[in-house]
Amino acid sequence: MAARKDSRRANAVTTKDQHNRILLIEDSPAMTMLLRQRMEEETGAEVVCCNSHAAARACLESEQFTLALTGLNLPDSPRGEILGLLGDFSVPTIVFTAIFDPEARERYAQKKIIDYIVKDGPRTIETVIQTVARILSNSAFTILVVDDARSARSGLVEILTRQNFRVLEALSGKQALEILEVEEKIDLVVTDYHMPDMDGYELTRRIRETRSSEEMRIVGVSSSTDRWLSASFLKAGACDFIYRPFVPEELQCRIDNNIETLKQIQRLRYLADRDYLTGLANRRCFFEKTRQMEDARAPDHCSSVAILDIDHFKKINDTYGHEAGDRVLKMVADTLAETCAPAKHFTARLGGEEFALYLRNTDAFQAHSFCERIRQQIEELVMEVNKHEISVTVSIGVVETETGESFDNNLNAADQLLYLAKSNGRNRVYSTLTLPEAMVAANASAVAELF
Ligand code: GH3
Ligand code: MG
Repeated sequence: MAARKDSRRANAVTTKDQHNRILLIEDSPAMTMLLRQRMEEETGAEVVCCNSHAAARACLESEQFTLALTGLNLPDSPRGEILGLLGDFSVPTIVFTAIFDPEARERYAQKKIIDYIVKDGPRTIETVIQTVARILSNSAFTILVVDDARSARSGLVEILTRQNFRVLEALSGKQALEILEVEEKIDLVVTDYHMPDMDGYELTRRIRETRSSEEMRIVGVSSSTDRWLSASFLKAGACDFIYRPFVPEELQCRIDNNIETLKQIQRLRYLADRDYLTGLANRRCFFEKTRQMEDARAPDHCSSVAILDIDHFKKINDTYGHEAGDRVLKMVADTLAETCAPAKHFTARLGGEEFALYLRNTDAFQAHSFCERIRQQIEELVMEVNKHEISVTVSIGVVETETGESFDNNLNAADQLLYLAKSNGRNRVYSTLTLPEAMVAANASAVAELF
């Protein structure tokens, strides 16, 4: 276990999401237990259970819920009256029904429920859990609805809001582009075709000039009878197209598929950028992101870059085993992530026991003292392995980035300072501020060649 020498310990991290509360209305105790356990485990939401219409009313009167999952036949409401009660309290509802129920589908079509699931086999529980998880995760996605016709627009907004998405509205293509300029995070645009100032086709083309389908999905909608329209939209860069009139279920399925694609892309990108062992950014991601940050840096803003290497790390592996070495790497990585987070500095594992830091808005003096703080924090860490206490030290080379110099050269200069820190005894920070000291300690002419 890792702890500081002064015995302060990190607070336990709780994964339970306190914001999402699900009302589960089901009269079978076995089903209630199973669903509750699975939903809590897989969504992190708090699940409140009740087995009747009366009990549900009592819960709704005293608490707020993100969504409800309900059966239709309860002992005190045999014909789906529970949906009226949930409607009165405006709780988005998923129906879990024993038989395919045309009435449930009709209510769905009237947008009174979010989704319905028919209990038709062993995969039903999985479907319920996936549906609940999907609805909860929808709140992280923003959809922009673009339509000049008020009733068509509000119909779309209502369906999407019920699905727990964050929804924005634009009354024209021009307004949509204005919103996209200022709103950083729009994941999907649903756009009508016929609009007075700019049609949906042109809007799609304009959006695609700056945003790829990996970043943003576009779904076209039209009541046109022109069958070529969908092909034109798709060629302009839309990901999907729906002819009106459509049933809400079809729109929902198409939106869900597009959001699912975005989630998969985000997940793949996350994994591609991550160092598997420590969870920090990996080498490729560090170079990609820092180059972007350097390109975007205003000339009057400074930045610094540091390279950090664990001292005598091989000895840890040799003495305590490779697994202990891995835990030390994680401990160092956690300290770097924690210390860098408040100032939004960027840290990565370059490979082995070598880490890099990109320090935003930080000059040479600030960078030196920041790295010195990190050095001390790591020196104070203690990890217990088989009743042995392991401590490590690190050496750091840090430079303020020189404008006009390539980022690789700046990083190379930090690396040379790290090399000097190692050869002058380790467990120290070397920067241009300590250069004279380094030059005295090392061979001065060899050092001079490095800069
Ligand atoms: P110095 O103070 O000069 O940096 O010496 P050092 O022992 O830290 O450096 P050296 O390059 O000699 O050894 C680094 C070791 O790190 C060798 C390698 O087996 C080990 N290593 C590299 N990646 C991992 C890893 O993911 N996990 C573990 N446990 N060890 C690793
Ligand atoms: Mg080392």
